[in-house]
Amino acid sequence: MDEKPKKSFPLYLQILLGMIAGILWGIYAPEFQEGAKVTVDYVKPFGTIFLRLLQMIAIPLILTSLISGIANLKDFAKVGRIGGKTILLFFCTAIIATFLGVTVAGFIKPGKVISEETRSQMISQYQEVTEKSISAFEKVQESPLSPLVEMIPPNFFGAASDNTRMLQVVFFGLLFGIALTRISSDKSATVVDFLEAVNEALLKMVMMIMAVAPVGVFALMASVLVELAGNGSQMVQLLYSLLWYAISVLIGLAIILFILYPAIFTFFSDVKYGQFFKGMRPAFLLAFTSSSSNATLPVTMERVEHHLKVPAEITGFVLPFGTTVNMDGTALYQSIAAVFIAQAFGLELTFFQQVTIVFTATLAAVGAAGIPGAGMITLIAVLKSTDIPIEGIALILAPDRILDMCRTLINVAGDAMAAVVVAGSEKSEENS
Ligand code: DAS
Repeated sequence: MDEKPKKSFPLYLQILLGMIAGILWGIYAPEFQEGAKVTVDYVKPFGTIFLRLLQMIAIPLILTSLISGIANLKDFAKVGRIGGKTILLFFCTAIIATFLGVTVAGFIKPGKVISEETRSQMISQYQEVTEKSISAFEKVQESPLSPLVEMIPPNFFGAASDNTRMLQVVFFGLLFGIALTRISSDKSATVVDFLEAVNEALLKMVMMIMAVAPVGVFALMASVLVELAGNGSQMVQLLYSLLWYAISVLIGLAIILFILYPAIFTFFSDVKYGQFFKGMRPAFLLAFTSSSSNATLPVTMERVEHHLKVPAEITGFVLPFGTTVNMDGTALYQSIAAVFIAQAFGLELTFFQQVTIVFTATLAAVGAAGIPGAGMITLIAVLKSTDIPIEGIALILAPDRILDMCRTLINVAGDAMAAVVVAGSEKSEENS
């Protein structure tokens, strides 16, 4: 009698258990002598190893997916059509996210509860980190068109060796894929077949790496919580005064995930949102624990392609592009943070300043890299554009890592949503 295939324990449940174990460890370990030190010295490295395993394959996966994906479209007009739909969807959801952020922050007014004394205490307490963030920002932001210049790699191998320059790799992959559609098909077929084989092997590697995801996620959660607890009572006091700020961001992110995206599925896709959410669970949990869209990308691609059945040529184009430029969670967070800081400094924002925040937060999110804390650096561009004191980022540093986890989940959800909606649109066009 054929043996029934053994039903393996669902991956997302394995990751969830790892996460819960990590949270419990992170809460109770500091209560034991040396608990925090043991966690940082012997647990945290396993989280770093897990992230590095995923980052190790992110760039080659992007390149092989993007180039073979575009080359397989063959039809240059189709590349333009899919690109147009993708960019339109990215822009619309980002603008809605920033407009939502300004509205939520304007309604809840989280900055009004910050006393002048608390404000100056936080600014002095986080002065060093603030200065580091501002200098990191100024290194890149030489001119308003820096993001455009930064998109083009002066050296492909230099870009491919640095996970924070993923947009430059995407730029090269886009051009190379388009170039492949313009050479003789027998020659390009050789290259595309090779890239597809490499891409398939890399997706297999994703599944091999995900076998250790519960351990990696456990170590990530445990070390993040132990390091957060390391700030002790001042963290609790700060978090209380920033409670309404954190609540505003979480409300905004929840509206995007549970209202905006389901609405887009309802009107523009025949995929049920519940089916989408179910298929993406492992990627969402990984995005939350890693705070890195880049590190999550290999899992996002595997889930969208193999579980949501999006064709490789669309997954390979939309997801790498989206991971680098489409960050709805970050866009919302930046608009709320800007309004919050203005309120904390007692500034009344004019209508024009609020409109400026909506647009600059949308553009700044494009420039944020898919790594932990990137959104806070690009927030400086938003503050500068509306004359909000940039030392105000000190006010939002305390809860930033936890909020980064949440906004990264939304960023990944937005990329996957775009791939599914664009694929559905292309499918209905081909059918008609
Ligand atoms: N952590 C970033 C990401 O990976 C988002 C952010 O910092 O805002 O998407």
